[in-house]
Amino acid sequence: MSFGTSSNQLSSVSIVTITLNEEAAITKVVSDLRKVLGNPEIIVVDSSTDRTAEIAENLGCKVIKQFPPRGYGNAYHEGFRVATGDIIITLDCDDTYPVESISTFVKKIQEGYDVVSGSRLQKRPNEMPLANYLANCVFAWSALVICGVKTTDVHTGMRAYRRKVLQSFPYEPASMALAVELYLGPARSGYKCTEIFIDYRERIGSSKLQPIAGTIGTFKRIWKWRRSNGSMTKDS
Ligand SMILES: Nc1nc2c(ncn2[C@@H]2O[C@H](COP(=O)(O)OP(=O)(O)OP(=O)(O)O)[C@@H](O)[C@H]2O)c(=O)[nH]1
Ligand SMILES: [Mg+2]
Repeated sequence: MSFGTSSNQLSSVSIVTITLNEEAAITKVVSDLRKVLGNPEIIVVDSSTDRTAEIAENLGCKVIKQFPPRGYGNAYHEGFRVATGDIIITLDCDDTYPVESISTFVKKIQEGYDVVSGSRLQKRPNEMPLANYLANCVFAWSALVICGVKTTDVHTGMRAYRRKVLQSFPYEPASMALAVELYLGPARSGYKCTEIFIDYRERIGSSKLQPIAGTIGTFKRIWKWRRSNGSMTKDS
């Protein structure tokens, strides 16, 4: 799809979403995207055993099958490889994220940001369990203290990335904590990163969150991008 106001050629947008048995949510998420954006490129990296892939294909999405499931990070990595847009929007496919805010993300990229992160945590969302909220607050605080990166939500599933960041930044895909790395890493490496606050809704379907593995992965990524490790530059 095109956002014609771009002065710097960032005119095309790809949506990348990943699915592990999201047949209850996929129709609504894709329909909402079409209502708001028209006919964007929608990439679905699917690792489901249910009908998610079939439904997505019928809705006109480009479906990449990744089976058996290879985890959150590998799934997004595959989507990034396939997406053709200059701006890549990630969106977890559980209907928790506000697709109507995508134009704000795109405008921020067009203003010159490399990464725009949608924080769910301006205040505690009613739909987020208390334990998850507290864990997210601790992760964000740790990112500030250990990495010197100011953020309120390292684990959001809704971001916009300038394509060149995903092509050139050397992230490690194989992790549930990919979102952590894809904010702290670019921020510590001199890319222009910012956060906007977004609404967060109740999930459709069942959660695939693995709290213990996710917490360990998150702290590993925060430690990887610690201040005392020196800062990397975009060109190094
Ligand atoms: N392709 C693929 N998708 C996955 C995999 N694991 C999780 N997902 C998808 O990743 C997205 C995020 O998973 P969620 O279950 O929503 O995890 P979460 O947002 O941390 O947890 P909740 O707050 O409970 O929603 C969803 O769209 C899942 O279907 C996987 O191994 N492969
Ligand atoms: Mg979710």
